Amino acid sequence: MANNSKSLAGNTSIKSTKQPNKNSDITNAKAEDLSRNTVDASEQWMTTDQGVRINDDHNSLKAGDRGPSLLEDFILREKITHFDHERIPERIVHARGSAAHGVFRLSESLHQYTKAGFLTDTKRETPVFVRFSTVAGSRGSTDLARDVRGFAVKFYTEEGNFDLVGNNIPIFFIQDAMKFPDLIHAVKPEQDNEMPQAASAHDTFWDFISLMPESTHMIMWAMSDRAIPRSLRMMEGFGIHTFRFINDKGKSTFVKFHWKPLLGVHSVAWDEAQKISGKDSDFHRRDLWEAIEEGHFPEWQLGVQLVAEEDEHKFSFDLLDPTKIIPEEMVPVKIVGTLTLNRNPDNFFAETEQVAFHPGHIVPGIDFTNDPLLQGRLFSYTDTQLSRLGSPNFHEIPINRSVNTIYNNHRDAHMRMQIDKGKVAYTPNSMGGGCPYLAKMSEGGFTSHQERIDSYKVRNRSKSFLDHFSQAIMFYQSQSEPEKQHIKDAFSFELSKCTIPGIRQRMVNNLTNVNMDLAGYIAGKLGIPAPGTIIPVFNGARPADADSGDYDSIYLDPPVDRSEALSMANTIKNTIKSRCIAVMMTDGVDAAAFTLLKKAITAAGGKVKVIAPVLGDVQANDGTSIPIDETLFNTASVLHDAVYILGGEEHAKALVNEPDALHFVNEQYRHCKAIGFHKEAAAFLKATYIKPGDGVITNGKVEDFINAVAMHRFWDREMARKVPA
Ligand code: HDE
Repeated sequence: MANNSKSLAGNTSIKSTKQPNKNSDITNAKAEDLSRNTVDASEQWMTTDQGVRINDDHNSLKAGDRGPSLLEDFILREKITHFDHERIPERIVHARGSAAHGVFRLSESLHQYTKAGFLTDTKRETPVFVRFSTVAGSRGSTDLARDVRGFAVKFYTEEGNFDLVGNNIPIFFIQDAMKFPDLIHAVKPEQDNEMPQAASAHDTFWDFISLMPESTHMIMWAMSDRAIPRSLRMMEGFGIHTFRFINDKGKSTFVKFHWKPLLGVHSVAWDEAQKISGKDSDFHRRDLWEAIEEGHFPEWQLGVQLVAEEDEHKFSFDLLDPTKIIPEEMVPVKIVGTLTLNRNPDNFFAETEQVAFHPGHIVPGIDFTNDPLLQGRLFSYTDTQLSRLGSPNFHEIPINRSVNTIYNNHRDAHMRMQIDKGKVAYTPNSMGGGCPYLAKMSEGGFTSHQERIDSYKVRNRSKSFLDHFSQAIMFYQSQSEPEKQHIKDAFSFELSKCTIPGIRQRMVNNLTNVNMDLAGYIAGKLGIPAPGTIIPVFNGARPADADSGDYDSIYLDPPVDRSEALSMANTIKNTIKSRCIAVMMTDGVDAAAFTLLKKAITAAGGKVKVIAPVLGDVQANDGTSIPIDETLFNTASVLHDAVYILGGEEHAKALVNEPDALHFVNEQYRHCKAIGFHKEAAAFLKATYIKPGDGVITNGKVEDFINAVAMHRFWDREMARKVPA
């Protein structure tokens, strides 16, 4: 039979209107490198993995039409075999992630502190690949889990890859890598029944946390709204550990890395997060993808906090302790460049799943400190890639490979791609002319920072790590009233899911060390008496044979009483760029008002989603048709940042008879979002629980509505009045 598959495809093909990767024409060194491995099947023949054109991809080879299948069918065997092996182990933590390509541009040279080229040459644009993730859930879990978010950046620099493998919270639960498997076993679904998925609200997590006072600062952040971001584009990133910069004279300066989002730091409400998990468990992934496709490129400023080596001991906390921040009031964040994400991956598995980050991927000009959490991580990340990606050649996977050609004496192993010529795979050699050459420091060779170490070998926790509460207190004191309420509610929710009264009590006791009002409130919600005094806590990480008291928590004053940077109330609130605004309508809607509204929102960078009871078009009051984007039965209020109810009296009255429309706006009100009413929509307003004021715009002025959307949320509303929705 003649091979006709290409012409058949031509007859029946419908090109998707959703073109993946609208921005695929963006080029840089890494994009060009990836293009060597990128293929596009458009207008091409289907082939086997050996390159043979395939004539029939629908039927296996059989002995007769109804006969048995034949083993000789190499096309069937190849297809099924490949399919059988499609899955690789998911990451042990951070399994669920979403990623994008982009570029880092340096605005201010840091040559005084570091010799790293991408941080000193302001003319360079460094390609990056960034993966965001949740920590606890499996690959298919929901985006809106209460969890820390990973924020891992791979810089493809001219001097090799630098990975800044951070999180959206500036500290961590534990001080020593030794406790990481315990922490993760405690937070992951429980080992007997694999429940609950992607949630910390269960016995084993709170058992562990309540015995580990060093986690107190981090648990305050995890119970805050930072753990339920509105968007991956609206969260900060932190390198957490103190690293070192090394300049061209070999001088070291301590550094902490910060990413500050240009859209501000915003979250959703906890009730909303839980509902989003049901309505669209890909909410963050979709938001990131769509924003990039629409040209709303997410951006962050890179900031650094620099501490001279001689100032290492001038703080009340230890710079090596990853449960501590350096308050910005003590060391300001210096902004030095911008990260822009401008291209979605072409293939989720090849790029987002196979990317392998490692805090040990550093370049000359950057070095480690002795933070014991960082030191443990330096072992873990290569080790985990060996079981996840299956070979020490994972650096050859296109998304992982450096833009520099790799020359060394590593050879062989599974899936080796590089073909190393010649006979020689050792150094020193004369047969290969001494190649590959070793580079002196002046030639860009990496040398580790020389640090004098003169000490005993001990299995120990430094006494400078034993203050577990001062920064937790500082964090809580820095929150606005609604933020404090959200923290109280989050603890109450999570601990109420813990079934063991003793663990609940222990956690409440621990929290008396942070704030008595906080501990008392939670106790009330858990139905236990509020503790009357601060209850000192046993330190779970104390070695069994330690002298009494040697490892107990010590109590210091917070380094600053309040730090503005810790409260999301002080974030950027001047833009509606990429915010999703629902416009609810039925037949008879005021067409002119809609046109004005849409124009104003679009001009401000927001996007309008027209919602109606059914799909198709709405007939407006001037006889025109308005196409519908979503319906009251296929979407939900929690998937939108704000809602506007248009005029056209008939239309407003018709909406009153749509219970889903009423629920939609009441729920927007409950979640403290901006709501706009055209003057003619008064009948609809009356039918809701909504009270004007505080982000509810009833004067019909589009400008006022847009300003309200930019505020993101009106959290005070929730404290004043709760509505059923
Ligand atoms: Fe990780 N972590 N981690 N981690 N981590 C991994 O590596 C580990 C820690 C972070 O998008 C794993 O490739 C140990 C802190 C991110 O691919 C693994 C310790 C911070 C990602 C691992 C920590 C992170 C990971 C699992 C305590 C913030 C996702 C898959 C000593 C600074 C990267 C992988 C991606 C992933 C180990 C603690 C961030 C097992 C042992 C602190 C963003 O190697």
